[in-house]
Amino acid sequence: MPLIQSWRWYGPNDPVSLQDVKQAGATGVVSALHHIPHGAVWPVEEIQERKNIIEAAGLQWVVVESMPVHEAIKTRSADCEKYLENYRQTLRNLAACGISTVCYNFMPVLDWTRTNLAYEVWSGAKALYFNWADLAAFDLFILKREGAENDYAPEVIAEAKQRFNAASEEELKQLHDIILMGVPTEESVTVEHLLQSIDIYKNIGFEGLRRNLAYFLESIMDVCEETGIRMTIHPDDPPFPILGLPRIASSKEDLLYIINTVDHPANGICFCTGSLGAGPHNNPVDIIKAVGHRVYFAHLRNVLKDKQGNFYESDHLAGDVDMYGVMKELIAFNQQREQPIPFRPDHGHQMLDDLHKVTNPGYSAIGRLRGLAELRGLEMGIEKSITKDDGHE
Ligand code: DNO
Repeated sequence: MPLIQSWRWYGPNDPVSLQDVKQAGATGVVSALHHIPHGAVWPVEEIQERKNIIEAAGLQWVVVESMPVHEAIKTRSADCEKYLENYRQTLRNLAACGISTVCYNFMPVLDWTRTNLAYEVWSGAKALYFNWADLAAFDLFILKREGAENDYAPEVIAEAKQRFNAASEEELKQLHDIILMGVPTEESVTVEHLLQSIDIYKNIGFEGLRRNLAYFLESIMDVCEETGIRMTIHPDDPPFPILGLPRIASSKEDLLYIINTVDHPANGICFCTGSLGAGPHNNPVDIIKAVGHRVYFAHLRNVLKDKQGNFYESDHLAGDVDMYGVMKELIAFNQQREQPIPFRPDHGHQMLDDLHKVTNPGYSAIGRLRGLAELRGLEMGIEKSITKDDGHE
């Protein structure tokens, strides 16, 4: 049984059409109702409508990514119970439409963070990039977070100063927008909002955020059990604290802690090789060996780090992540499953014709098409060599 080769589709407004998805060779679609504000219940009719669109194209909606967890739940503030009830209801509604895998994250305020969305690699293609000095420039001189200077090495601060002083107004605005940008079509946060949130999370801290995640999971496990829904937490991206915010899904230890604290089969993981691979402390092959029994969804992409810990998103099979090693483990876990594990090529370079188009950062068609082609070839090669059905001993 092969993995389900999938593709993230942002919905009818995505510049990449479902026909493109089919031509890329995917059969599964990963989608979400991004137009519904965070925390509101997703109505059955709207879920069904999205499902019908996907199925009318001959594809299958295999994962909801993401069903955002409202900040009130992450911070366990006054409205937490109301939003938990909404989340539970959305899970029931999704199940009523036959959807059984949900991806979410528990990163405070911001989803994934990069400092440059158009970093040119040697071929002229553009990649997403994270640079510490740029982050520090934002943190120290745009956000002006109290105590930020204690979080960076002196060399990084010196470089950040230099970059800030040399940058034009427009470049600074771009850096500001990129860091605060959320998922396309969902709202971005403002500097004021971010500063307030940083204060709130300062009081919650690492342990508090872990407790809040456990509380969230405990509050929905009965619905998961009743409906057959499996939750998959997306690792922190990047997998280390930034801007003074705590991070609790950044390493093997974190992921093991999460699945063991709420020890239920529905408490699963979205195994994102690129997010985990950006951490010098992480070896994705080692991590999947430890948590693979709870992996129900995978994001496959690669990263290349430098000595300072800056990284860019490299070609899917070339980078710090041993993609062959990860794929081998993923296939082995998949062989023990009744339901195949979906994976998607996570991000791709903006390349070829897409360089002349407006695309969602990381989600242009051609780079992902290339990624999927390489990954499915890798999968087939490994599958065939394991099952020895190629006629050779
Ligand atoms: C970025 C994505 C993330 C992911 C969420 C899941 O490209 O991998 O935005 O969808 O973190 O909740």
